[in-house]
Amino acid sequence: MRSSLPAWVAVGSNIGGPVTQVRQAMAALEALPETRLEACSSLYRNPPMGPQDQPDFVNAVVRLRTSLEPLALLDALQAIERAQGRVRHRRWGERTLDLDLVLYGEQRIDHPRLVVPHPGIGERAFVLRPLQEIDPGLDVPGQGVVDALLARVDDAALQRVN
Ligand code: A4P
Ligand code: MG
Repeated sequence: MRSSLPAWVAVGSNIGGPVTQVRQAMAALEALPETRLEACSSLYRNPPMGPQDQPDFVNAVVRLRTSLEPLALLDALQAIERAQGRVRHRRWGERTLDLDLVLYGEQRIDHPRLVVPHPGIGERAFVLRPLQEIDPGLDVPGQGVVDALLARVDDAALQRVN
């Protein structure tokens, strides 16, 4: 592999069999070119952020090691979303699969198609808790260490899926 960096991807689903969708996405991430799947968090069921008239989400975070450049990785994530029947309904609404590139090495990226670290990370227990499970001491550029960020949000509604 060319020089590679760690990248963290948040996985979310709330329709179409969310647990199966998340596991299938993990398998698809493992199959990406120039990429290894290094770690997967547990799956966590939790209530929707945003419109409340939609099913609970299942969320997880994975750590990849990849030599794909950030935008190439985003393209690959969006191809996986489409392959799993992603249809865009409404902002913060229901989806079969959402893959967000939350962190890419220690890079800060501000591009029309890609903002890294993902802007929502600091407020989202459904990202911070699974991230803490796999990388508790990780520094989120510009925001702080994952452990400390998680301590500031309410994660009581997250239920680990067996
Ligand atoms: N984009 C920019 N930065 C990134 C990034 N770091 N990773 C752009 C991925 N994409 C990024 O995304 C819209 C555009 O964002 C992409 O084309 C890409 O170029 P989208 O996934 O089509 O839009 P969206 O997901 O509907 O909107 P948004 O605002 O990104 O929603 P979020 O933040 O993804 O939130 N509740 C729970 N409990 N769990 C969830 O996972 N998810 C959402 C969606 C709402 N409520 C939730 C959850
Ligand atoms: Mg998204």
